[in-house]
Amino acid sequence: MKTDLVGMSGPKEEASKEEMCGMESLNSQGSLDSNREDDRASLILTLTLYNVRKIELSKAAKVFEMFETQISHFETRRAKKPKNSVDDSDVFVECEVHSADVGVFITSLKRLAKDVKASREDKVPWFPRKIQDLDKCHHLITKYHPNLDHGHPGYSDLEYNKRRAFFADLAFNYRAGDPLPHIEYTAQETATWREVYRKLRSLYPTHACTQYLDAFQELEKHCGYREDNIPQLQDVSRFLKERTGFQLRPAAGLLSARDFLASLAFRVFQCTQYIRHFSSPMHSPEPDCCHELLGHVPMLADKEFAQFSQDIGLASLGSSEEEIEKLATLYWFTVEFGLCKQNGLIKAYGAGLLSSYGELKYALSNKPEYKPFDPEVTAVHPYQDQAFQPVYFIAENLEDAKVKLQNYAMKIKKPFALHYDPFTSSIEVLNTP
Ligand code: HBI
Ligand code: FE
Repeated sequence: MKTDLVGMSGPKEEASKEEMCGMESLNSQGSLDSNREDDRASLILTLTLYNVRKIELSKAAKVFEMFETQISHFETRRAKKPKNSVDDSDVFVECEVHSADVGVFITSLKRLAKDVKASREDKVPWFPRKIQDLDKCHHLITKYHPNLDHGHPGYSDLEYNKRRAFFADLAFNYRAGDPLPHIEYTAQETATWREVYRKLRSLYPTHACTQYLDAFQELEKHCGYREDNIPQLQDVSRFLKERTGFQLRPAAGLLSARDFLASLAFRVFQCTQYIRHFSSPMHSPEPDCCHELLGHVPMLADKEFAQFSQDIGLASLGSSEEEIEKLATLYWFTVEFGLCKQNGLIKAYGAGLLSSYGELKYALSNKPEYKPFDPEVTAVHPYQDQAFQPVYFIAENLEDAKVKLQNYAMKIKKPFALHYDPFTSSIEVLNTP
């Protein structure tokens, strides 16, 4: 999914707290998480704001407030550049912000300023070094959030939005090591699940790869995968841990690519726990438990696929924005929409396909274009998050995809080397800059 932080662009004069920062780090009461370690980064920012007499300065100030910045210097001047209008202003700020927030903070400012320069942009972005650091990796992309996106099937359903706030709270309050929340799903939620499960299951034998089918069978046997039951994350996480060492943690919605990929480095999969709106069982604009449990989970039980996922995650740590974008695109065409060869046939292994009845059929229909998986090509190929993909990439097999990705990752330039220690679930950084 192309990352697009909403909230800052609307024409409204009054923006809510949630809108001001696209819900990054917000819980459903709308307050910022205060449970962070005080690991802070110093920044020197230059912003050019439009039309400062109006609302822009106070909007910018709100962003600084929401991210709990400590400002040591704040200065405004009329913008110098001739192309700017008389009401535009340059703002110089020296401040401190939570290290894990630097990227999202700057993105949020970019939504309201013409030009944002940050002195720290060239440096290595913050990244988690131990599994507990993932408690800080929950920045949401709210483009498809039910109470912000007019096109969302649950947009005007107050009850649904209340339920979503409950799930969001569970995820924001979760800390590494906590037991995964047990959910009593409602009859309506289970009915939605049943409809999705029944339809998709009928396609799997002919459309899914063998790795998927093997794991799916086990999940039906051991983890409560049934038409009339939404599996509990606790059971599924235990199953994955035994298979590949992967574990789940609850996520409140669509996370930023950087945060989402970082967790994969630790073999942690950020998993949404809510279900799509009942009015639209066959489609969800955002990830939900149908997508995670039916799309992602079975594949994460496969050894090669688990390594592939972790390798994308490791490659993302400390990478530049451009590189994250490429890795997210690679992830998109593989983990989400990947196809592979199997006994002379093409089968699906991507979660976006295995959780979408319509697209799973379409992807294997010979209508779309097919290209061989090649990380250099795939990483820069434009993709679609609003319609079926116009092109799918076919891997020779999962092991081949893994090796190709490892070679790609080795070429990413970083001023340090990383080593993952599975005994402590932590990252060792060699030649720290
Ligand atoms: N967040 N919760 C969640 N689930 C995903 O599957 C997901 C995500 N954020 C980003 C993402 N997937 C990818 O499409 C890439 O942007 C990494
Ligand atoms: Fe997904």
